[in-house]
Amino acid sequence: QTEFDHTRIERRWQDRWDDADVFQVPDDADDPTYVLAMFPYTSGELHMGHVRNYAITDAYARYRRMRGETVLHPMGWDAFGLPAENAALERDTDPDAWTRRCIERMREQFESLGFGYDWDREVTTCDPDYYRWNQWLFARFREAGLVEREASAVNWCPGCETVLADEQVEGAAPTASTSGDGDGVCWRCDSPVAARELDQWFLRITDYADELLDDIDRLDDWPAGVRDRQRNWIGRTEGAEVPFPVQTPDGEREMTAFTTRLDTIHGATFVALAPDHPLAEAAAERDSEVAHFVENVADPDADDPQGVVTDMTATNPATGEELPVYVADFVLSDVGTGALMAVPAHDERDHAFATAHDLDIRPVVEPADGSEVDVLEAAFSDDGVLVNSGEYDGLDSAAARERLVADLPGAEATTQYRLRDWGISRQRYWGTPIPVVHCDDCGPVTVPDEDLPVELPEFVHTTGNPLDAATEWKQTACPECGADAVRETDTMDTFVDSSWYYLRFVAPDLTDAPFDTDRANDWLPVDEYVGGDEHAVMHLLYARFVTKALADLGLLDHREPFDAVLTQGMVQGEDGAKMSKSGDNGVSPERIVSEFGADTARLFVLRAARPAKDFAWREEGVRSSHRLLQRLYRLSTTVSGDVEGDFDSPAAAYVAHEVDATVAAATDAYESMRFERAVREMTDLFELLTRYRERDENEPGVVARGVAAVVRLLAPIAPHVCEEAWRELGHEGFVATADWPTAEHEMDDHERDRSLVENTRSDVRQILDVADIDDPAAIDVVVAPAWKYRALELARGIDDGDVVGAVMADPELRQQGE
Ligand code: ANZ
Ligand code: ZN
Repeated sequence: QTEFDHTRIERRWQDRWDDADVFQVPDDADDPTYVLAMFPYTSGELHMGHVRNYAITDAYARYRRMRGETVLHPMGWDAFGLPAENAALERDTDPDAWTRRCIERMREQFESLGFGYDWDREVTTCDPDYYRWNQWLFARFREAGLVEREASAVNWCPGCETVLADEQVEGAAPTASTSGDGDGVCWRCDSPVAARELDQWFLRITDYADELLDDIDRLDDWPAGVRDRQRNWIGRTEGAEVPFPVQTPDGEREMTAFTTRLDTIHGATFVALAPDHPLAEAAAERDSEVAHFVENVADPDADDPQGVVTDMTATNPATGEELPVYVADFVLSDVGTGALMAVPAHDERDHAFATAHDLDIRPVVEPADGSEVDVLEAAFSDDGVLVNSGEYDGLDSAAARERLVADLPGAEATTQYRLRDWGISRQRYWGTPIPVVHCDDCGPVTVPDEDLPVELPEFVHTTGNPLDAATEWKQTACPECGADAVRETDTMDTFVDSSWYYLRFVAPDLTDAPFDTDRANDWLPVDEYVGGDEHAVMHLLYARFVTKALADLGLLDHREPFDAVLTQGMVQGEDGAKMSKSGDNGVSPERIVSEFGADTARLFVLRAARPAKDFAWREEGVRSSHRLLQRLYRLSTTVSGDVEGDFDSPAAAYVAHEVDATVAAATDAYESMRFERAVREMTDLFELLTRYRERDENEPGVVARGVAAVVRLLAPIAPHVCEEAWRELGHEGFVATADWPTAEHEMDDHERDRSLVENTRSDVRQILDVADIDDPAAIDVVVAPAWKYRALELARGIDDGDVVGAVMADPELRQQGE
């Protein structure tokens, strides 16, 4: 038997593709199809999730190339980040050397899997030639007013006297937990970690909140779940800010409450302040009980909402009533104004607080459908019709909000967002140095373009912020006044690197700009972007923001980076649990490639499920994929390349029709990246061809045409063995650049149905035999489902009793027909 030796043939074809520049895109290409996989973090090891991700884009890119398109399918490395720094510390090396080794390994793994990348466009984010453009963009953003410096909390270890990343805090990091200090300890010295305020750099993504939100509606080819999560992340709420006069022992003050339900203002029975609201802090100075509450804030484990009453009252501007003022833990200082009017009858949190503190619950909105609700029992939080609200009674909630915001003195309609500005300061070594020099006289000065890149100094082994310990590197002259000054010692969040790398692939060696604007305008947006669901919110949102900001800087003419996005599902372990490198259910891609071959690995991950769905690894599934490829190869070695022949006999016509139908269905499946469906179509056809070929009176031309179709249809998924088979079929060039098959001998529907109905019983018997159907009842009706349905239509027209009878006997078909 002819077996192919996958190790030998895979290597050979990889070299041939490489020598022939099959995947290279010339710079003067006109608007190539841009297929992109999220570039990997340089951990040094590919896992099965990567294999799946990259098999998806590679199959799609190869498909589009065979359709005759020029396809840009580049690859690069997301190479900065804390793990390299930790690995370097553990192994007593430096992050640069470590990362370079990881890249070498991963590139080899990519190549061994036969992924067709234009390696001439490789991009590595830790190269000074790349990260200088992060610095350049920071400078442009700062000029444009998109950069802010503000105090913000970091995790502080008092033992090591250093800032820790969330990942370096064991337990809850104080900056990640919503209240209090968290219970986290330092990964090195086990000291309790505290929050500490430090000046940090922010990019003003909130300037784009509205556009980022509104444009989501136009991202039709993004997964609905991703779009929803982006909407929630931005979290726009329309509301109003209303001033309340406040009586304090120190005289009258004013406080502004933020509310989304101004229609409920007649039902406000108290006012609540966040513990760090200025009025709360003033009250704390007068009253030790308030002080105690403010300092200790709340016990996060307590069930009841906690708070303390103050010596102040607030005047409800709608009713003139005096309301007690509380300081309460459920009021967040960074939402709205940090002060709210509480309406227990219509807000759950207010209800819980009022119940615990015995405060009034007064209904002012009733359900519009007239149904009864008991607000003492639970808050009624829907919109409805106003009651107990004086002249506003009878209005619906929306109308009441509009009237009230106009009537109440000082009230203003406002919009609030959940989205916060993007903090990019990291107190770590392995990232892009933030290009700023701190001068005593000039303040923080941006490093001029001609002094970029600010390169990283040599790695410093230290517990603290490594750049802070790089004493020589730190000392410099102020670019403005020339005085002694110190460099900024924070580096950028690595999400900055990945927010624009897709632009760099367009001209990776450009030395005077981050990207070539003309070519980027021609080649982008990315047509198909594929990656992990874990990047559905932040990475994609940052990339969208950066694209919009670049458009406003005049550097791009489009405002969205990715036309279509696909988030692929997870590859789980054989036991259905998450497959992890550390866990014992991990499957090494290297082992699979050496044991079964890259084609098998790719075929398995692409046929196991549709790309968006999770699936569990099955070693048996891998074996069966391997067997399928072996059989296909064997078949290809035994057919003649001659595709001419007599297609007229019923069985031959049936097979020829199935070839055409498969080409059409598989093409359709490829268009929507449903590789598992495409494989199913091809496998069915392959089985049919095998059976047909075993018959005495088979028509070799029909088989040859079928095999040539299957080989091309499968080539994007299992490219090496298909190259080998393509050659066996007598072709000179690469299947990778061959024309996609078309349905050549296709009869039109009407012709086909007529020939079908006109077949004699013995013809039909032959067809059923080839189609591997031995149900005698099926003989009266031809079996391919599409045919059945058409046969029904046709039978109605020509009133053929036999066909109608058979169709009617089949409950499923009868239903379709009715
Ligand atoms: C009165 C009211 C009546 C409210 C009612 C709601 C329902 P969402 O809707 O989640 O966006 N709020 C205002 N500032 C707050 C703060 N700093 N911390 C916690 N809660 C705050 O939140 C908006 C609502 O949350 C606001 O509308 C306010 O309560 C409360 F029947 O005002 B509402
Ligand atoms: Zn200066």
